[in-house]
Amino acid sequence: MNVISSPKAAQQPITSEIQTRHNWQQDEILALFDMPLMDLVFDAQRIHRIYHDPNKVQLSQLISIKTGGCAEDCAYCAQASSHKEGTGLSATKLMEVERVVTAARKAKEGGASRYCMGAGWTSPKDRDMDQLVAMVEGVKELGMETCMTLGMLSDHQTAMLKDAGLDYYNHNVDTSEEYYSKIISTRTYQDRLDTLARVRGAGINVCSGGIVGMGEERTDRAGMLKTLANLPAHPESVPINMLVAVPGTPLENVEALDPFEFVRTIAVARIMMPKAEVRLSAGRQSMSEELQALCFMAGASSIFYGEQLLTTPNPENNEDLKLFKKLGLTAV
Ligand code: SAM
Ligand code: DTB
Ligand code: SF4
Repeated sequence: MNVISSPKAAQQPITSEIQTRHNWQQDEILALFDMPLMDLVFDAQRIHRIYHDPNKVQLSQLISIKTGGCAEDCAYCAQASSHKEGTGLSATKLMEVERVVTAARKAKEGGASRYCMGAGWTSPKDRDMDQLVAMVEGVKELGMETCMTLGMLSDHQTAMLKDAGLDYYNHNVDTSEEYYSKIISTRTYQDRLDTLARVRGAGINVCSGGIVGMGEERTDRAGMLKTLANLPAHPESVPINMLVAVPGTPLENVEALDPFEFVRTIAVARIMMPKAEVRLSAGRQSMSEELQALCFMAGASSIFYGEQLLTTPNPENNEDLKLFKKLGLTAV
């Protein structure tokens, strides 16, 4: 399907054609993926401009507040204890509040507007909740947006985070429902959807996306976007991660995804979820400046900023700022 790229359509205002839809069919999504790249990126960019400033990029910075020793077996992840032998990552305790807030202050001084605190957990323990609440409160006091990603949440834990003022909760569906069991055996796709519903129900903004380049097919990338776009409300943030192939994980030797397929995934996400912040997420360390520019052209409106993701490196701030200057982009 060609959304708006016929020569005639290109002359017309497109706002009337762009609705927030929740009834995407797999064949329509695959038809978007199949479009000539120039048409697809053009359509995505036109939609992008309705809801976003094309020359602004939002900066989110990550911190790993509790690393490693995770009981889940996600095949991509350095933190799963089942691959500990291979990745050599040692587990840490939950970080002290003061250290987290100090690091957030530094991130803010560096230009980040959202601070994302991630833990290598299946779910938080109730005994950790007071410390997590204090982190949210401390980071909010700095005037930053707060995000956490802690695994599955109970109703009570969700309510505590909401009361603390948490702005976003990140919980990725990661891939299609069909491919999910090839990547993770310790939980189900439905477990992910249940936590997302809980977070949405509590009034916390939803950040949910996934990973591409895990050996999945295009149908799985389309299926992942279908799940996200057909949720009762679109996630406010959609991180699209390119797999960081961590040595010692089961996916360490997976064949790299064609970069243009990554761009297509960003563009299709933008078209399907027009208002969302689509984040060019993990994997930028191995992307050229040109590829990143193409991702912005395809509708990416946000990045993870700062020299570290959770356990793996990310471009240095000055490299990103240099690229922004070359492209005339402003960080927000
Ligand atoms: N443990 C919690 C969970 O799984 O929801 C929160 C932290 S977990 C590391 C957050 C997300 O990071 C995962 O859902 C996955 O999408 C992403 N991620 C982890 N390892 C990655 C890798 N090697 N490459 C790309 N993305 C990765
Ligand atoms: C997301 O979608 N990507 C971030 C964040 N949400 C938590 C994590 C990326 C992790 C990349 C691998 C690592 O550093 O361990
Ligand atoms: Fe644990 Fe999250 Fe890593 Fe899975 S992605 S192993 S749940 S830290």
